Amino acid sequence: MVDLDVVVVGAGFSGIYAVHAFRSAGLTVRAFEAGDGIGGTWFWNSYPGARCDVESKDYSYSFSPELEQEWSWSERYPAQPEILRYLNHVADKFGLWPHIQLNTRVTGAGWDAATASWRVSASDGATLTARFLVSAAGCLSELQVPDLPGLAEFDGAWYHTSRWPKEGVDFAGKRVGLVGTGSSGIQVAPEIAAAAEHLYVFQRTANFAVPNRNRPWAEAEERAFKSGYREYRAEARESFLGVPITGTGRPVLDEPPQDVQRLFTERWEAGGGMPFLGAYTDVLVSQAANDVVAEFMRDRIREIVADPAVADLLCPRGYPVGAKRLCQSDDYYAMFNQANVSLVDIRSTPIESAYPGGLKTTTDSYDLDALVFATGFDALTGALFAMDIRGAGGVPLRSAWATGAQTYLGLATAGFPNLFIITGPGSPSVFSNMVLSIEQHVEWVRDCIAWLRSHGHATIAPTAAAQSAWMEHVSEVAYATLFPKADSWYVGANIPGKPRVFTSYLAGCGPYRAKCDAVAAAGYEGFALGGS
Ligand code: NA7
Repeated sequence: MVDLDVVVVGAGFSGIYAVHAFRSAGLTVRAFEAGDGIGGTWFWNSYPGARCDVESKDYSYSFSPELEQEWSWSERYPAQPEILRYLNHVADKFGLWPHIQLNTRVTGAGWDAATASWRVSASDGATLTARFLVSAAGCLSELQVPDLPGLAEFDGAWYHTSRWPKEGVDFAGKRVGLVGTGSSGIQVAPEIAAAAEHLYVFQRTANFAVPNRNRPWAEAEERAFKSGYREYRAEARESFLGVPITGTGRPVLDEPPQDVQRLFTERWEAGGGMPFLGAYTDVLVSQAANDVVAEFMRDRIREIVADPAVADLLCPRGYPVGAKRLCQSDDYYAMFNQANVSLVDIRSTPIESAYPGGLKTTTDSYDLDALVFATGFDALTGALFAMDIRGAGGVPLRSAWATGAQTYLGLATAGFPNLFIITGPGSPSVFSNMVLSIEQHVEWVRDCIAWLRSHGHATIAPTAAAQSAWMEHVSEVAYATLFPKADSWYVGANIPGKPRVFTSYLAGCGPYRAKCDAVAAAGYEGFALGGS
């Protein structure tokens, strides 16, 4: 006798919707969530300045027209506390709380062929069995802190942006060191600089950041937009990124330079990253085209930052714009004009160690009262490996993916029957509007489970052949672009020893959805079905 139909790991956007969708389909479900609240990414990343880089109207569930109409976003880009309030509202509205167990981490999951079920162990000591295991553990949840000699001896407090104290941190009168200048570092820096006596930004790689032009969402604008929400969502689902954006449909290299400057200037003034990278067809496939955008952005940095030496150090070079996640901020570059902010180049003079009073680079010492690490995550695979999943024959997922993640459609992996991964490697995932991608995956899994039941099948797993053909296709699409060229978390380059592979699917959300639907319509082509 199996305890549950489905165990869901995590209660962020994915887990919350999975609980709702599976329950609505008549399945018994329990979600385990390590945090003491729901929200996933938006629960953990509560550092000051945390904000989504996708607009509120897009970064929200589309499954309920009623929810869509009743919830009102206050700003163009939603800040972390507002997203968290939204997710709690969703859990209240759809009665999900009884099916979510907080403060509980899944510590192990093993496939038992004899009972065709997963035996799941949790940090509260409980074990239970479920027909299906659905990972909604997130792409960016396993944080990484650099292995810095002397950190344990540092006298001050140190923080990672992804484990920010809920009571907040008072930096008044403090000398603060910030390590990391990705999206998190760029968002938190101006907030720290506004409070601290001095902020030292330790930069290893300069990043491109475009303005948000964030603003309140006026009531009249919201009303007008919402009258066409359904049509907008339909367009979003079929779009490339899960967000409809307007490009010229032409290559930048064929355009008169003054037209290019005019369009980029318009988009810079309008704010947002996607309209920028999507303005022309060749920006993410041709280095020469990419250089045009990169130079436009470097010119803006040189305009904003008063000290030419600091501006020069902030100008990203050596990788294509967009190949590391394009950051968004209205005030990061201007912050360097403040007298209490210094930029430290740790590319040429790396940090060697921490000492009780601060950080030492190869050439200088910096006395600090607090340290903030915005050093990112073991992305895409980190959270899956952390829970020790063992498939058929007891094979650990970590071993099966030793040379890089292997999935079929990003949804499932050979040798791990009845395991589904929401927005995992092999799917558009982090290259899309995550909320719509999550909905598509959850609904596909829900329909798959219903189909298996109605057709008398107990198990499903991809065939090795279908999986390797899919990963080859993923790779072929990716390596025709500039994305794999940067040392980014997209390729695992930020984690020492991690195999360097690009596993996200870049052919676009619309075509990907069509492919998943076609596989289902063909009786789950590429999957082996078993048992009864
Ligand atoms: P990211 O984008 O991975 O950025 C991490 C930053 O930390 C980046 O600037 C790194 O430099 C730097 N880093 C990482 N390890 C070190 C060490 N050991 N020493 C110095 N500097 C280091 O993480 P975020 O949290 O900002 O953003 C993650 C995603 O969340 C983001 O892309 C959005 O999708 C939302 P590097 O570039 O590796 O030289």
